[in-house]
Amino acid sequence: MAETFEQQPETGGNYEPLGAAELLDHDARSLRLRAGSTIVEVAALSEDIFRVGAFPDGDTPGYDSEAIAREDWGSVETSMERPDGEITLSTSGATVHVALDPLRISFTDASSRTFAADDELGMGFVRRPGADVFTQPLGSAPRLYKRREEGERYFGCGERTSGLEKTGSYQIFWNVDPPLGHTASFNNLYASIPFTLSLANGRSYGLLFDNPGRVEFDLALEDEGRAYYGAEGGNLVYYVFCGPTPAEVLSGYTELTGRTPMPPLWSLGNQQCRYSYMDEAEVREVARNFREREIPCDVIYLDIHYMDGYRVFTWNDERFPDPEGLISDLGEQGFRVVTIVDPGVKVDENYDVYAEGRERDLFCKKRDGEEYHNAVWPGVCAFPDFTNPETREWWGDNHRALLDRGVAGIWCDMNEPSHFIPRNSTMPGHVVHPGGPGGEPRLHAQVHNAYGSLMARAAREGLLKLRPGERPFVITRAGYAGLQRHALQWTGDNSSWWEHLWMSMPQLQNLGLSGVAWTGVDVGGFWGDSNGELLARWTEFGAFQPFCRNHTAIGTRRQEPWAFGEPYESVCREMLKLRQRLVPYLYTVFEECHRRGSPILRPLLFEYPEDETTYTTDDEFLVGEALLVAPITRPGTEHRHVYLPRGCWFHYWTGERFDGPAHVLVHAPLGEPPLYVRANTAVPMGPEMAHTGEKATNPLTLLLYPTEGADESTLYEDAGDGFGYEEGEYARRAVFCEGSAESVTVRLGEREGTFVPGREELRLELRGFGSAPESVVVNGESARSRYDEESGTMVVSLRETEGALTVEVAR
Ligand code: MIG
Repeated sequence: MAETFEQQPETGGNYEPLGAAELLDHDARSLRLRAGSTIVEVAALSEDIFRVGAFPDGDTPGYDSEAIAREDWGSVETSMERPDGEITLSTSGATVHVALDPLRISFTDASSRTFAADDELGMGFVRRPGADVFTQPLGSAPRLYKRREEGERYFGCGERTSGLEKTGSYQIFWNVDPPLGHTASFNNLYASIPFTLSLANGRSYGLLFDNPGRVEFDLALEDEGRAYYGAEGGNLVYYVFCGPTPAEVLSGYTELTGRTPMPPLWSLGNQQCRYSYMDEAEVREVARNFREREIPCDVIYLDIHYMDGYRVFTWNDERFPDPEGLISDLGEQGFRVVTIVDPGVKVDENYDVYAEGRERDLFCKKRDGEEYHNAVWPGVCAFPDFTNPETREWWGDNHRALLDRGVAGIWCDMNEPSHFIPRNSTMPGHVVHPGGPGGEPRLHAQVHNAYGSLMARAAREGLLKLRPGERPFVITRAGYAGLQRHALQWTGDNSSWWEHLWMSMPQLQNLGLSGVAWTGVDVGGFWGDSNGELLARWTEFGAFQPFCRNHTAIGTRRQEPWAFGEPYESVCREMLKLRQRLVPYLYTVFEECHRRGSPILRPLLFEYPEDETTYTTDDEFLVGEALLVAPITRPGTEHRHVYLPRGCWFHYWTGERFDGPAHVLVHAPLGEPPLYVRANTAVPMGPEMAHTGEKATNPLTLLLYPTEGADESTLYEDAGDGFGYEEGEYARRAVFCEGSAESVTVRLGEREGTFVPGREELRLELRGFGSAPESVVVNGESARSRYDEESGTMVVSLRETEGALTVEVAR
């Protein structure tokens, strides 16, 4: 038996690029060709999404994959032409060119840009003659070589810590619980998203190389004129997203792999965790502190010690004798409780979860048919075969033991899967996923990277079934392309180091560029002791994460926002209050993400792809399009450089105006992280609250910095939970703001949708006035306003109404 599984695909060796091809047949959207014994299909799924599949040795074409959310693509208008030696298939957005001898594929668009063009090595397979299930279980290895276009630069690749740009790097896609923790590198961590977004001359395209086994990319490292995409086994399947804007690429990518679901509103609030809050008394104490100290918090976590001997879906009677009582008391104070769930199921005949899984044959196997075991927290464990739909349903149903007690959400950990023997290892490649009835057994090596996604999917589907009216809240550590449709991703075990605070920024931006928009790192750092200044600075950053949770490891110093006394506690309090006030803005950005796949925490290049300076602004980012954040990530440092892209930006704390593009040196004492607001773009904010559901968002304030020029932004609201918004129960308003030296006009469009926000007052907070306005007119009638001389802020109070509102201010 091949115990040591091949970890590196051979380079060169038996690589055989596909040779001459002939057209076998075609339909309205696809071409089917044969090159030697390989079948190649090229299809236009939509106007700007193309799929290419190569199936060696008579393999039946198939695209079934955990990455893919959408199978039915409706019709797409195409035209096919056969110029010399080539077949082209065009949509209104792009053309795929298939050269026949040798078979080479490339793309062009209306601007006659060429992209994703095969290199002379083309695509093909590393042949492994005589492959058999014991020595070469994966058969031939697929490879794809694309030319690097003039000026092409690569981005994406999932949760990489090192930086935004991937040009000249080697990327490994293989989920691990990293034995040495996080380092600033392009190395693989817990999740794998084999996707690149390329930019050349300000125009982008995306490429998803869909293979859940071990994948490697060489992005113009070995040869600066070429990119390589390869896997250890399986067919060759890839998708091209034509763009040309990054927003269009991400929209197409998430149309294929799934969008981030609408979150329950409470999950945008601040969250608190520790490995572990050991018992009921400790949890109550933490909750009491948040409320007494007036630090906003919505969620408290129970890490592995709430379980009975780490048996999943059980409770420890000594530490948590009355989970229902605890959770309901916390609920009265506005807290929700989220519990951790690991995939390892303790091998124990007297434990019903194990006994049932074994009885129903739902675990992974060894090749001899016995259950596969390894050690994790509970001791020796079996591991659910999540590729089996029956396993997923069973697993999902098991969450009843938690939800029945009032648990609000599920935190999936260790799902690479992580194993203890040897330490921080994962399931060996030759373990068998039987797949269940009708399913095809597969080796772990073939599906490894999908394991985490499949576990998260089981949790989400279980929650949806158990609480059909509520939006599931699921967190995952591991996953594969498309994981965003099941869960949010937190980035695992960072350390309480300044370097890791810095790394959080590229890490989350890289995820955002890879379709995973709902993300967060452990605020304060996980391993090791944090300290006051680090926690305060980390919270200054964390308050802007899509998922804001403070978490630390067992045996470390306390790390709650008050743990290091003053001035740090106050800094954390004020930042978390600001976070809480920003929830209406964040929610609006989440909805945009849900609808279009745009990252929430986004790199500058997402909005300003024509500006190459943004390609390397790793340590600053946008939240939506209105806020630019540039955290301080060194101790004792109060100044830093910030790049402001084109447009006009206002420093949030001082009101100072900057006209981009500009490099500025900003002063950022503790408590005032560099934060800029884009001119004429509304930032909806609520009142201060202890937690998200404390009271109505009354007033809802639209913060605006009007300047010359005009811009449009949005306010989106709905019930904050449930699925009524899918039936039109939402409220959306366009906010149009136009300024000149003499006047400012703010037009709120009619409220669209049937949701009626429960409040009386809509407030405009217009900043940056040098003197009191001469007059204020609302819908043609003169209105009152308040003007604060010191801050140059003017406040206009409006009654919430369905109709449009026009506010005209004469300066
Ligand atoms: O081996 O459940 O990343 O957040 O606190 C450690 C205990 C297992 C790893 C997670 C971390 C969690 C911890 N878990």
